[in-house]
Amino acid sequence: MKDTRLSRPLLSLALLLISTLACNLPAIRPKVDLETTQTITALETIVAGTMQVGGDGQPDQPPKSPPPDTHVPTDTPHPTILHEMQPEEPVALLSSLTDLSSLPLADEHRAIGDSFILNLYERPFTAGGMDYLPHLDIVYAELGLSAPWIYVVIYLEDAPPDDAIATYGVEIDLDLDGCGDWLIMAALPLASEWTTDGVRAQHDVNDDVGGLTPLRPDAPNPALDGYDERVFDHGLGPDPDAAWARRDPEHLERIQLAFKYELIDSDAAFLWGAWTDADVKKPLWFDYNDHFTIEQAGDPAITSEYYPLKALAWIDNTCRWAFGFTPIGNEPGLCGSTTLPTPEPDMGYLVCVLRVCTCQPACPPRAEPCTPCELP
Ligand SMILES: [Ca+2]
Ligand SMILES: [Ca+2]
Ligand SMILES: [Ca+2]
Ligand SMILES: [Ca+2]
Repeated sequence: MKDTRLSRPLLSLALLLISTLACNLPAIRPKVDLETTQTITALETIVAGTMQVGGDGQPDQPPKSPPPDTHVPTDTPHPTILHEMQPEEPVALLSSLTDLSSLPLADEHRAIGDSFILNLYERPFTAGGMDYLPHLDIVYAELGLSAPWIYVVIYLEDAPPDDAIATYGVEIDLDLDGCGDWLIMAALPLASEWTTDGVRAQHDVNDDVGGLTPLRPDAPNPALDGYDERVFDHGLGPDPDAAWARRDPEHLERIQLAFKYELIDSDAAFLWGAWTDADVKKPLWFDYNDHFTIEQAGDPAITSEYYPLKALAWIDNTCRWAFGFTPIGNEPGLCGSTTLPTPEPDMGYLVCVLRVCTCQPACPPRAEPCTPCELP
């Protein structure tokens, strides 16, 4: 047992080094298998199920949009775009992932499952007041290919209000190195018809998203430029039909995106995750945990010394899941991946819900890194 405990930090360090080097090395691709669907572990479901809704279960009505600032997109006039083709009904959504809902803890103005150090955010709240924003809270997302389109559907806890200002989108890591390569985001308002208005596709040309250590915090470095190339902007770009978005006409709490498969070079296997972002909206600052320190960003965990949320609020994202291959489990940012070895029979991981901590046999994916403990 002693040897295994000692090996954990060494293994974590090794994985960190591999992850760091990975941005500059050719990716090793697992075997291709298009049948990829993911469901978060049963333990996380149990943990989520144990959460209780406080008070009357109805959060106070927060503002629908962040305070006016320079980040809010403006309606700049642009030329009429002539389209040749547009997406249809999203189909073949074979890759899917789940994300925590913050609704059960909304009345307590706090969240669990947020991990600044993993670039995994659960922050659908206002800064300071921690008022819950259900239209920014991702609970599920799915992605699929129906050539020529890649479709993405983001399920929210509630439909965006008509006056909300928010963006919704997908981040794609083509070479499975943890550094995102594409960020495709769509801004409200979105009608129930497909539009390219408000849709942007951004590419990281010089491969510096994530800085020295992808997904993990690095010291802020002004030389990094994140997603530095805007390939598609409101219908402007080499292909005016490259990226679209709409609200699901049947389900207003679902945002649908569609973009040309060839936009991402028809890559056969990649990792993807979903985003909502209603305030920061700075692709040049990705990963956000490289741009902000946790002191600046704040923390939605009420027990954290950095609570409440500050500069990094009005935001949610998901872990990543595979398209086009079966993940082996150690892909960076993967849902359910763990940086810890399987515990010994009498060892488990500390899981805390509503400030009550118990020793469980497994570390919930959204709780990583978990503290080892002795099972009762
Ligand atoms: Ca969420
Ligand atoms: Ca990458
Ligand atoms: Ca980083
Ligand atoms: Ca860059």
